[in-house]
Amino acid sequence: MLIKGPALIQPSEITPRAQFEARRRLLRAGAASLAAWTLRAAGAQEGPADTLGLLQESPFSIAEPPTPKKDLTSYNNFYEFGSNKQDPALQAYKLPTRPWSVAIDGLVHKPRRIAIENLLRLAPLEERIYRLRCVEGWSMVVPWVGIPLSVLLRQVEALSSARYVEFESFYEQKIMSSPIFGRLEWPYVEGLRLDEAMHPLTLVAVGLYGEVLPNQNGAPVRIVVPWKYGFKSAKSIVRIRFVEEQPLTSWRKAVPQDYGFYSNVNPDLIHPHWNQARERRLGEFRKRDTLPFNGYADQVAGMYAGMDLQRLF
Ligand SMILES: Nc1nc2c(c(=O)[nH]1)N[C@H]1C(S)=C(S)[C@@H](COP(=O)(O)O)O[C@H]1N2
Ligand SMILES: [Mo]
Repeated sequence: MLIKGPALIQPSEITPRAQFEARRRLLRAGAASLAAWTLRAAGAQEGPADTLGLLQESPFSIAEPPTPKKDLTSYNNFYEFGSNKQDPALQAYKLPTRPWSVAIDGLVHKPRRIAIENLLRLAPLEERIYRLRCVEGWSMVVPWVGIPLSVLLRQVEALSSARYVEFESFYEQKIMSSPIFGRLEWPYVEGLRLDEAMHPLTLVAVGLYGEVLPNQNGAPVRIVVPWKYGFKSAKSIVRIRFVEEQPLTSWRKAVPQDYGFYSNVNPDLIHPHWNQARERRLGEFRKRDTLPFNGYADQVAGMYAGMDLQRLF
Protein backbone atom coordinates (compact mmCIF):
# COMPACT_ATOMS: atom_id res chain seq x y z
CA MET A 1 0.00 0.00 0.00
CA LEU A 2 2.96 2.28 0.34
CA ILE A 3 3.53 4.82 -2.36
CA LYS A 4 7.19 5.44 -2.81
CA GLY A 5 8.37 8.97 -2.29
CA PRO A 6 11.50 10.54 -3.71
CA ALA A 7 14.77 9.24 -2.34
CA LEU A 8 16.32 12.66 -1.87
CA ILE A 9 14.61 14.50 0.93
CA GLN A 10 16.16 16.58 3.62
CA PRO A 11 14.69 17.54 6.95
CA SER A 12 14.32 21.07 5.66
CA GLU A 13 12.09 19.83 2.88
CA ILE A 14 9.41 18.22 4.95
CA THR A 15 5.78 18.90 4.04
CA PRO A 16 4.78 22.50 4.31
CA ARG A 17 2.14 23.32 6.83
CA ALA A 18 -0.68 24.03 4.39
CA GLN A 19 -0.18 20.70 2.75
CA PHE A 20 -0.24 18.91 6.03
CA GLU A 21 -3.41 20.62 7.16
CA ALA A 22 -5.11 19.47 4.02
CA ARG A 23 -4.03 15.95 4.78
CA ARG A 24 -5.16 16.24 8.35
CA ARG A 25 -8.60 17.26 7.20
CA LEU A 26 -8.67 14.07 5.22
CA LEU A 27 -7.59 12.16 8.30
CA ARG A 28 -10.29 13.77 10.33
CA ALA A 29 -12.82 12.86 7.72
CA GLY A 30 -11.78 9.29 8.31
CA ALA A 31 -10.63 8.95 4.75
CA ALA A 32 -7.12 7.87 5.56
CA SER A 33 -7.11 5.25 8.31
CA LEU A 34 -5.02 2.53 6.79
CA ALA A 35 -5.51 3.43 3.18
CA ALA A 36 -2.58 4.83 1.28
CA TRP A 37 -3.29 8.15 -0.25
CA THR A 38 -1.30 10.91 -1.73
CA LEU A 39 -1.41 14.61 -1.99
CA ARG A 40 0.24 16.56 -4.71
CA ALA A 41 2.09 19.71 -3.94
CA ALA A 42 -0.40 21.54 -6.13
CA GLY A 43 -1.26 24.87 -4.62
CA ALA A 44 1.48 24.59 -2.00
CA GLN A 45 4.28 27.11 -1.69
CA GLU A 46 7.12 27.10 -4.12
CA GLY A 47 10.63 26.26 -3.02
CA PRO A 48 12.28 23.07 -1.86
CA ALA A 49 9.02 21.59 -0.64
CA ASP A 50 7.86 21.34 -4.24
CA THR A 51 10.34 18.55 -4.76
CA LEU A 52 8.37 16.40 -2.36
CA GLY A 53 5.89 15.43 -5.01
CA LEU A 54 4.24 12.44 -3.41
CA LEU A 55 4.14 11.70 0.27
CA GLN A 56 3.32 8.45 1.86
CA GLU A 57 1.25 7.38 4.79
CA SER A 58 2.47 4.51 6.92
CA PRO A 59 0.28 1.41 7.07
CA PHE A 60 0.84 1.61 10.84
CA SER A 61 -0.94 4.95 11.08
CA ILE A 62 -4.00 4.97 13.25
CA ALA A 63 -7.23 6.75 12.40
CA GLU A 64 -7.51 8.71 15.66
CA PRO A 65 -7.12 12.48 15.37
CA PRO A 66 -3.64 13.75 16.16
CA THR A 67 -3.02 15.69 19.37
CA PRO A 68 -2.85 19.43 18.64
CA LYS A 69 0.65 20.54 17.77
CA LYS A 70 0.69 23.19 20.47
CA ASP A 71 0.20 20.46 23.09
CA LEU A 72 2.94 18.26 21.62
CA THR A 73 5.39 21.14 21.66
CA SER A 74 4.57 22.83 24.97
CA TYR A 75 4.27 19.89 27.38
CA ASN A 76 7.52 17.94 27.21
CA ASN A 77 10.04 15.91 29.13
CA PHE A 78 13.59 16.79 28.14
CA TYR A 79 15.34 16.94 31.47
CA GLU A 80 18.57 18.31 30.03
CA PHE A 81 16.51 21.50 29.70
CA GLY A 82 14.74 21.42 33.06
CA SER A 83 12.20 19.39 34.99
CA ASN A 84 8.95 21.27 34.42
CA LYS A 85 6.89 20.23 31.44
CA GLN A 86 7.08 23.82 30.19
CA ASP A 87 10.87 24.14 30.47
CA PRO A 88 11.93 22.40 27.23
CA ALA A 89 9.76 24.69 25.10
CA LEU A 90 11.44 27.69 26.74
CA GLN A 91 15.02 26.42 26.97
CA ALA A 92 15.66 24.01 24.10
CA TYR A 93 16.29 26.81 21.62
CA LYS A 94 19.85 26.55 22.97
CA LEU A 95 20.32 23.14 21.42
CA PRO A 96 22.72 23.44 18.45
CA THR A 97 21.13 21.21 15.83
CA ARG A 98 23.72 21.88 13.09
CA PRO A 99 26.22 20.52 12.35
CA TRP A 100 24.90 17.15 13.52
CA SER A 101 25.78 13.56 12.88
CA VAL A 102 24.94 10.18 14.35
CA ALA A 103 27.73 7.65 14.94
CA ILE A 104 26.71 4.01 14.51
CA ASP A 105 29.38 1.74 15.94
CA GLY A 106 30.21 -0.89 18.54
CA LEU A 107 29.91 -4.55 17.51
CA VAL A 108 29.64 -3.93 13.76
CA HIS A 109 31.70 -4.65 10.65
CA LYS A 110 31.39 -1.16 9.18
CA PRO A 111 31.09 1.63 11.76
CA ARG A 112 29.75 4.84 10.25
CA ARG A 113 29.04 8.40 11.12
CA ILE A 114 26.05 9.71 9.23
CA ALA A 115 25.49 13.43 8.80
CA ILE A 116 21.92 14.53 9.42
CA GLU A 117 21.72 15.76 5.83
CA ASN A 118 22.46 12.23 4.58
CA LEU A 119 20.38 10.36 7.08
CA LEU A 120 17.14 10.77 5.20
CA ARG A 121 18.67 10.00 1.85
CA LEU A 122 18.90 6.41 3.01
CA ALA A 123 15.18 5.87 2.63
CA PRO A 124 12.11 7.65 1.30
CA LEU A 125 10.31 9.68 3.89
CA GLU A 126 7.23 8.25 5.42
CA GLU A 127 4.81 10.18 7.48
CA ARG A 128 3.45 8.13 10.30
CA ILE A 129 0.80 8.69 12.87
CA TYR A 130 1.41 6.90 16.13
CA ARG A 131 0.05 6.84 19.58
CA LEU A 132 2.85 7.48 22.00
CA ARG A 133 2.30 7.27 25.72
CA CYS A 134 4.34 8.31 28.68
CA VAL A 135 4.67 6.61 32.01
CA GLU A 136 3.50 9.77 33.75
CA GLY A 137 0.04 8.87 32.61
CA TRP A 138 -0.60 11.17 29.68
CA SER A 139 -0.84 10.08 26.09
CA MET A 140 -0.93 11.61 22.67
CA VAL A 141 -1.24 10.85 18.98
CA VAL A 142 1.73 12.21 17.09
CA PRO A 143 2.03 12.50 13.32
CA TRP A 144 5.74 11.72 13.21
CA VAL A 145 7.87 12.12 10.14
CA GLY A 146 10.57 9.53 10.12
CA ILE A 147 12.08 6.36 8.76
CA PRO A 148 12.39 2.93 10.33
CA LEU A 149 15.45 2.69 12.56
CA SER A 150 16.25 -0.61 10.81
CA VAL A 151 17.26 1.35 7.71
CA LEU A 152 20.08 2.97 9.68
CA LEU A 153 21.06 -0.18 11.54
CA ARG A 154 21.48 -2.14 8.32
CA GLN A 155 24.16 0.28 7.15
CA VAL A 156 26.80 -1.05 9.52
CA GLU A 157 26.48 -4.86 9.37
CA ALA A 158 26.13 -6.00 12.97
CA LEU A 159 28.41 -8.73 14.31
CA SER A 160 26.60 -11.87 15.43
CA SER A 161 27.62 -11.11 19.02
CA ALA A 162 25.52 -7.89 19.04
CA ARG A 163 22.29 -8.36 20.98
CA TYR A 164 21.26 -4.83 21.96
CA VAL A 165 21.63 -1.27 20.77
CA GLU A 166 22.36 1.64 23.05
CA PHE A 167 21.29 5.21 22.24
CA GLU A 168 23.20 8.20 23.49
CA SER A 169 21.76 11.70 23.49
CA PHE A 170 23.65 14.92 22.93
CA TYR A 171 24.99 16.54 26.08
CA GLU A 172 26.77 19.80 26.60
CA GLN A 173 27.09 21.14 30.10
CA LYS A 174 27.27 24.79 29.06
CA ILE A 175 23.70 24.78 27.81
CA MET A 176 22.10 21.93 29.75
CA SER A 177 21.49 20.71 33.30
CA SER A 178 24.58 19.77 35.31
CA PRO A 179 26.07 16.24 34.92
CA ILE A 180 23.96 14.82 37.73
CA PHE A 181 20.46 16.21 37.70
CA GLY A 182 18.28 14.86 40.47
CA ARG A 183 19.38 11.26 40.14
CA LEU A 184 19.71 11.29 36.34
CA GLU A 185 23.17 11.32 34.80
CA TRP A 186 24.04 12.74 31.42
CA PRO A 187 24.31 11.98 28.64
CA TYR A 188 20.89 10.35 28.56
CA VAL A 189 21.20 6.67 27.66
CA GLU A 190 18.49 4.33 26.43
CA GLY A 191 18.49 0.95 24.73
CA LEU A 192 16.55 -1.74 22.94
CA ARG A 193 16.97 -5.41 22.26
CA LEU A 194 18.09 -5.87 18.66
CA ASP A 195 14.80 -7.37 17.46
CA GLU A 196 12.91 -4.43 19.01
CA ALA A 197 15.26 -1.98 17.35
CA MET A 198 14.78 -3.69 13.97
CA HIS A 199 10.96 -3.75 14.27
CA PRO A 200 9.31 -1.61 11.58
CA LEU A 201 7.38 0.36 14.23
CA THR A 202 10.63 1.66 15.74
CA LEU A 203 11.46 4.96 14.08
CA VAL A 204 14.07 7.59 13.86
CA ALA A 205 11.94 10.72 13.72
CA VAL A 206 13.05 14.00 12.18
CA GLY A 207 9.74 15.82 12.12
CA LEU A 208 6.21 16.06 13.36
CA TYR A 209 3.13 17.57 11.82
CA GLY A 210 4.98 17.66 8.51
CA GLU A 211 7.57 20.07 9.88
CA VAL A 212 11.14 19.78 11.10
CA LEU A 213 11.23 18.42 14.66
CA PRO A 214 11.01 21.25 17.23
CA ASN A 215 14.03 21.28 19.54
CA GLN A 216 11.94 20.46 22.60
CA ASN A 217 10.79 17.24 20.93
CA GLY A 218 14.35 16.02 20.34
CA ALA A 219 15.71 17.75 17.26
CA PRO A 220 17.23 17.02 14.91
CA VAL A 221 16.73 13.27 15.28
CA ARG A 222 15.18 11.10 18.00
CA ILE A 223 14.00 7.57 18.54
CA VAL A 224 10.28 6.67 18.68
CA VAL A 225 9.17 3.34 20.15
CA PRO A 226 5.37 3.59 20.24
CA TRP A 227 4.58 0.43 22.24
CA LYS A 228 6.83 1.50 25.14
CA TYR A 229 6.66 4.31 27.69
CA GLY A 230 7.95 7.65 26.53
CA PHE A 231 11.30 7.58 28.26
CA LYS A 232 12.53 4.77 25.97
CA SER A 233 12.39 7.24 23.06
CA ALA A 234 15.74 9.02 23.39
CA LYS A 235 15.88 12.56 22.05
CA SER A 236 18.59 14.34 20.09
CA ILE A 237 20.72 11.24 19.61
CA VAL A 238 24.38 11.37 18.58
CA ARG A 239 25.35 7.69 18.86
CA ILE A 240 23.88 4.24 18.34
CA ARG A 241 26.12 1.51 19.70
CA PHE A 242 25.70 -2.23 19.10
CA VAL A 243 26.50 -4.10 22.31
CA GLU A 244 26.36 -7.60 23.73
CA GLU A 245 25.03 -6.84 27.21
CA GLN A 246 21.76 -5.13 28.06
CA PRO A 247 22.59 -1.40 28.29
CA LEU A 248 22.26 0.29 31.68
CA THR A 249 19.73 2.97 30.80
CA SER A 250 19.52 6.34 32.54
CA TRP A 251 16.27 5.80 34.40
CA ARG A 252 17.18 2.29 35.50
CA LYS A 253 20.50 3.51 36.77
CA ALA A 254 18.81 6.31 38.71
CA VAL A 255 15.75 4.44 40.07
CA PRO A 256 16.19 0.71 39.38
CA GLN A 257 13.18 -0.40 41.39
CA ASP A 258 10.77 1.71 39.31
CA TYR A 259 12.10 1.35 35.77
CA GLY A 260 12.54 -1.89 33.88
CA PHE A 261 14.59 -2.27 30.73
CA TYR A 262 11.65 -3.29 28.58
CA SER A 263 9.08 -0.71 29.71
CA ASN A 264 6.40 -2.06 27.43
CA VAL A 265 3.08 -0.31 27.92
CA ASN A 266 1.24 -2.66 30.27
CA PRO A 267 -2.00 -1.75 32.05
CA ASP A 268 -1.90 -5.01 34.02
CA LEU A 269 1.49 -4.48 35.60
CA ILE A 270 1.47 -4.45 39.37
CA HIS A 271 3.98 -1.68 39.80
CA PRO A 272 5.45 -0.89 43.24
CA HIS A 273 4.74 2.85 42.98
CA TRP A 274 2.12 3.66 40.39
CA ASN A 275 -0.84 2.30 38.50
CA GLN A 276 -0.56 2.00 34.74
CA ALA A 277 -4.15 1.06 33.94
CA ARG A 278 -5.42 4.44 32.74
CA GLU A 279 -4.12 7.47 30.93
CA ARG A 280 -5.23 10.95 30.00
CA ARG A 281 -4.82 12.02 26.43
CA LEU A 282 -3.48 15.56 26.11
CA GLY A 283 -6.41 17.86 25.40
CA GLU A 284 -8.97 15.50 26.89
CA PHE A 285 -10.51 15.50 30.32
CA ARG A 286 -11.75 12.02 30.95
CA LYS A 287 -9.19 9.26 31.36
CA ARG A 288 -9.19 6.26 29.07
CA ASP A 289 -8.09 2.68 29.55
CA THR A 290 -4.50 2.03 28.56
CA LEU A 291 -4.11 -0.72 26.00
CA PRO A 292 -1.51 -3.51 26.22
CA PHE A 293 1.52 -2.52 24.17
CA ASN A 294 -0.22 0.81 23.62
CA GLY A 295 -2.57 -0.79 21.11
CA TYR A 296 0.21 -2.38 19.03
CA ALA A 297 -0.02 -5.87 20.55
CA ASP A 298 -0.82 -7.48 17.19
CA GLN A 299 2.44 -6.18 15.80
CA VAL A 300 4.80 -6.57 18.74
CA ALA A 301 3.53 -9.03 21.39
CA GLY A 302 5.21 -11.93 19.61
CA MET A 303 8.62 -10.57 20.50
CA TYR A 304 7.88 -11.21 24.18
CA ALA A 305 6.29 -14.65 23.91
CA GLY A 306 7.20 -16.77 26.90
CA MET A 307 8.61 -13.87 28.90
CA ASP A 308 7.29 -13.12 32.37
CA LEU A 309 6.20 -9.52 31.76
CA GLN A 310 5.47 -8.95 35.43
CA ARG A 311 9.11 -9.62 36.26
CA LEU A 312 10.70 -8.26 33.07
CA PHE A 313 8.72 -5.04 32.99
N1 LIG B 1 17.65 12.96 25.88
C1 LIG B 1 16.45 12.81 26.48
N2 LIG B 1 15.51 12.07 25.85
C2 LIG B 1 14.28 11.91 26.42
C3 LIG B 1 14.00 12.48 27.68
C4 LIG B 1 15.01 13.27 28.30
O1 LIG B 1 14.83 13.83 29.41
N3 LIG B 1 16.21 13.42 27.66
N4 LIG B 1 12.76 12.29 28.27
C5 LIG B 1 12.03 11.09 27.85
C6 LIG B 1 10.66 11.09 28.38
S1 LIG B 1 10.53 10.78 30.06
C7 LIG B 1 9.56 11.25 27.60
S2 LIG B 1 7.99 11.07 28.25
C8 LIG B 1 9.70 11.61 26.17
C9 LIG B 1 8.89 12.86 25.87
O2 LIG B 1 8.89 13.13 24.49
P1 LIG B 1 8.06 14.40 23.93
O3 LIG B 1 8.48 15.59 24.73
O4 LIG B 1 8.39 14.52 22.47
O5 LIG B 1 6.62 14.10 24.16
O6 LIG B 1 11.07 11.85 25.78
C10 LIG B 1 12.01 10.93 26.33
N5 LIG B 1 13.34 11.17 25.77
MO1 LIG C 1 8.30 10.21 30.38
